Amino acid sequence: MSPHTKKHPHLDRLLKRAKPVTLDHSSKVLVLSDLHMGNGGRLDEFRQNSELVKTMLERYYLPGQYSLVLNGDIEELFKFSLESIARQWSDFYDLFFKFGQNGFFWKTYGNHDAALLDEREYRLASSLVESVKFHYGDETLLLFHGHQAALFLWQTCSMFNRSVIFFLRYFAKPLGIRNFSVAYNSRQRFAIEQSIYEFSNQSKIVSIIGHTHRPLFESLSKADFLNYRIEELCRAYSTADGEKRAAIKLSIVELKSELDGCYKKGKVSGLRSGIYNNLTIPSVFNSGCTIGKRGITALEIEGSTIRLVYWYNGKQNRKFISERSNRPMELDSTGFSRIVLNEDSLDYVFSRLHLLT
Ligand SMILES: [Mn+2]
Repeated sequence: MSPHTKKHPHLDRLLKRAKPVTLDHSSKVLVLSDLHMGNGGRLDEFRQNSELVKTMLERYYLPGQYSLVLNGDIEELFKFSLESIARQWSDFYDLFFKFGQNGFFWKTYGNHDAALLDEREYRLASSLVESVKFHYGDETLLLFHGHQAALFLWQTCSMFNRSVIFFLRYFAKPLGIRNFSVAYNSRQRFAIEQSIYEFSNQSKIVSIIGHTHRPLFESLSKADFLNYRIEELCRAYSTADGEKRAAIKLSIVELKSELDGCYKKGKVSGLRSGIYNNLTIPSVFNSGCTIGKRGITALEIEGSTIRLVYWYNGKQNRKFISERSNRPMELDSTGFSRIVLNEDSLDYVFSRLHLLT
């Protein structure tokens, strides 16, 4: 099939209908997804990072003049009633709304919170949309949860939605089944990423998604990025002088052990696709999720820069190694730290997108 054939009519529709927002060189936006807020009990996956999320929103992003996009699966309605979630986390609803004063606050719905559309008394209803598109000069970044790409799965899901929700709420919960918010195996996850990748390249836009819980930066997973970084360092090694060489060698050893870890966890699958001659187009970003055991990932846009960041509790964690050898920064003396995992200029991202597609 020619790369120009429109293969994703539902994603084209989503792009057309998306809520438009214009960014300029002073815009600051935080994108978070997959909070999976519950009722505060043992099976609430948001609970363990709630203090971290609250602190970083209240003390870093809100005073830092950031706008906010919550990119789907914020409430875990498969397991809990909206009333129980709203009762437990009402402080967060107030906090989210405050970001409107910095510019805007939008909330897209995902598969776990699509039922919000039927709720009459949902407090954040005025911010709820299916997708948002950022106009950045002549370029477009489309923000949506990502489950829409699994059209077949999604239709099946909608058909049985009521019984699935019934099962999860009344059986999975008392039985103590945890962690079914990551309902995809790596092959299905890859299929979702792949179709959003194709759609983005055809439309020459950048997509920002959540849903798979796997952070992506410029269409690269952590393992892909480590591979590239190691290649770069090997190249630099050959022309470096003695002292520099020792440092490069040490970095390579550290990055290789990080990469081994990725392979052991079975995280490896890339978006390099045959139709684009195996060059990676930087058209898909994924904010990851906020229910990680050690911390949370998020995307930031600050003027012409896009970043993947990681927030974690510095008191509980091993020393964190960033692939970019950036240093973590502690937020006041809260014990919570932020580290930039990756960053690039949006102008570079779009130049590459246009040159390679
Ligand atoms: Mn989801």
